[in-house]
Amino acid sequence: MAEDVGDLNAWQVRIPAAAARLRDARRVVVFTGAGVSKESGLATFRDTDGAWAQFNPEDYASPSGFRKQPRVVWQWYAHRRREMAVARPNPAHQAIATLEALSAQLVVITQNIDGLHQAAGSREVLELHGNIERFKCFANCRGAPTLVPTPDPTIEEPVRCPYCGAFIRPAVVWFHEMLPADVWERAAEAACTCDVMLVVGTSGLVEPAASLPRYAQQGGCYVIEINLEPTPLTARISLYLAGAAGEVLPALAAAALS
Ligand code: BV8
Repeated sequence: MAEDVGDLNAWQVRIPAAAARLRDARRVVVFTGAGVSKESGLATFRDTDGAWAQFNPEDYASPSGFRKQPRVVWQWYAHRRREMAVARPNPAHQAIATLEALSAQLVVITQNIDGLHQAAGSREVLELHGNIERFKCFANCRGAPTLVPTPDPTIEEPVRCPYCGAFIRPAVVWFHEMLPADVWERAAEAACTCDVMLVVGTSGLVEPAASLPRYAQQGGCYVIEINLEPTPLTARISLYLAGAAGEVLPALAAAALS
């Protein structure tokens, strides 16, 4: 249970405790969702101005949604690719990258597909749901996955596979699709064995990713959540820092590395 959740906005007074945990840790996991990229100008999914506030995600981020309306789904991803292409890492991504200077082994596990952790300099990043710049044949005609050249993001009509003629699609994990087994195994192992997990900018609603903080907590890990508002995870974590990732993380990294 989070220590005195008390005044949800007093994240500053909790920084020393969080920083001390990071300094003493041998293995650190930083688990992120769309909220970590919000200050890079990228929409989240469930915030009122988020991508999914307007429609049902399973109509877009799913194989059945793509089969039903390939052009609409293709254009949604083309739109997001154009936005991600101009997005830059924000102070949250940058602070997470500086945490690699800690003596601990550190891995970033992200649900995001925007590549901003890598762009900020994080070297070990597990992309649970893939990356928007990788494309594959929808039929996986040459085995799963059949990767194909990435089309220009200005193309508004679904592109066909050069091998079999089926549509190609972003090589991201849609609803009702399995996460890449190797990535998931490494993420679950890291979550079960870490000493400190930072959970940053996720609503904790999408499984199985949302189970990672629970695995950490069950493994005796000190779980610190950084979010603008409480989530279903908050009751389970050790310390809740209520604030914007782009403000909290630079302060936390500075305190942990001082
Ligand atoms: C699967 C695609 C097996 C790429 C995405 C139990 C176990 C297993 C599966 C399920 C289960 N229960 C239900 C399921 C099915 C389903 C699921 O979880 N459904 C939910 C909706 C109930 N899961 C699946 O289908 C998964 N696959 O289970 O495989 C299987 C196989 C076959 C048949 C059955 C099972 C696959 C899930 C992956 C879906 N693909 N993305 C893309 O287009 O991006 S999910 C997508 O949504 C993201 O990748 C991400 O994971 C999720 C969005 O979540 P968040 O990142 O948390 O974003 P959100 O907007 O929700 O929240 C933002 C947060 O940030 C908020 O809390 C906000 O307060 C905060 N915030 C905002 N600004 C800031 C901030 N915080 C700090 N600072 C700020 N500035």
